[in-house]
Amino acid sequence: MPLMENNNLFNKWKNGLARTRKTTFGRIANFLGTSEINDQLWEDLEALFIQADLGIETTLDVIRVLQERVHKEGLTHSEELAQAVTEELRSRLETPPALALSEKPTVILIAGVNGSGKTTTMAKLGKRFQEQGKKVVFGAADTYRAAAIDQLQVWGERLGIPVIAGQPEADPGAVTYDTVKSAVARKADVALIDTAGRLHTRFNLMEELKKVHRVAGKALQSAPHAAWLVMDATTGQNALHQAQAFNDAISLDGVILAKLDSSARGGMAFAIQKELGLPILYAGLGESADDLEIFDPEAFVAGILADF
Ligand SMILES: Nc1nc2c(ncn2[C@@H]2O[C@H](COP(=O)(O)OP(=O)(O)O)[C@@H](O)[C@H]2O)c(=O)[nH]1
Ligand SMILES: [Mg+2]
Repeated sequence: MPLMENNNLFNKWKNGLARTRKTTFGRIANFLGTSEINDQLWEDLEALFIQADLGIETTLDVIRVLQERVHKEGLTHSEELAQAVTEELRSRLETPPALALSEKPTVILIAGVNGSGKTTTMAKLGKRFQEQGKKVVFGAADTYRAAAIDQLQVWGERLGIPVIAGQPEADPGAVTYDTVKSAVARKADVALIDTAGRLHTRFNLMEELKKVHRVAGKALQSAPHAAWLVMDATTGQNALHQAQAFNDAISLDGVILAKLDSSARGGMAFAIQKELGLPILYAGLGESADDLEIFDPEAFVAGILADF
């Protein structure tokens, strides 16, 4: 990739992570630059990681590894810790597996709670796949809110992607079935299915998602080929419990971390990997259809610590 394009991409990550950096991680530089490695420093680091939404478990683990390293390598000045912090954080993020889209159509369920960014992320993914020369179909299986169907239809028109939708309150399973059948008939490469995420009727929601999952398999034996969870990066640690419930219901293949640009809680990326054991596939860095990037651990860590 030409350097200029790389720089643009890096700047996009850096800008997208500005809130997370300014609120928490960026402050590491202040106290690492000035003090000895002592108990106070460890306490400050621990407090900062917790505030940064790494979660207690991940925080204690990171601190333990850093302390071991200081001991083993005989580091005495906190400046020497900066490199170790960068490396330790980087090592905790997985590079997402390359997406094959080898089935035709590859059927992907997009799940997540209301407002997390599912429909917007579908549009971003649709655009990205189209740009790779793929034929995309959208399924509007979030049938509880008429506005949700309209929103997907608006994106579909804008991007030239057909939207398979039923009436409001239609059975999400039926819409899923029609979407998969239609994707097969149209010889589409990818079918992206938007699903409902009402939190207040959580049990029903999970049962319904399981049904959507099963019905996709009735329409096409190998489907769905993936289930991705869109997580709102502004909700921090709370979102992890919700994610676990989705994972229990439909066995997720990965997470898309939306709204990183409006979040100060980007540190939750570390907790997602440790506590859910799921790769982060993409990051949402803005509201437009172009604001989705393949998750890049190097760019992410560089972006949260850019002031180092
Ligand atoms: N800043 C920002 N806003 C986003 C991003 N993704 C989604 N949104 C906004 O979040 C709100 C909810 O998104 P929507 O796709 O409707 O969520 P859904 O209910 O899960 O389908 C909308 O106002 C989106 O524009 C993102 O990556 N960055
Ligand atoms: Mg929606």
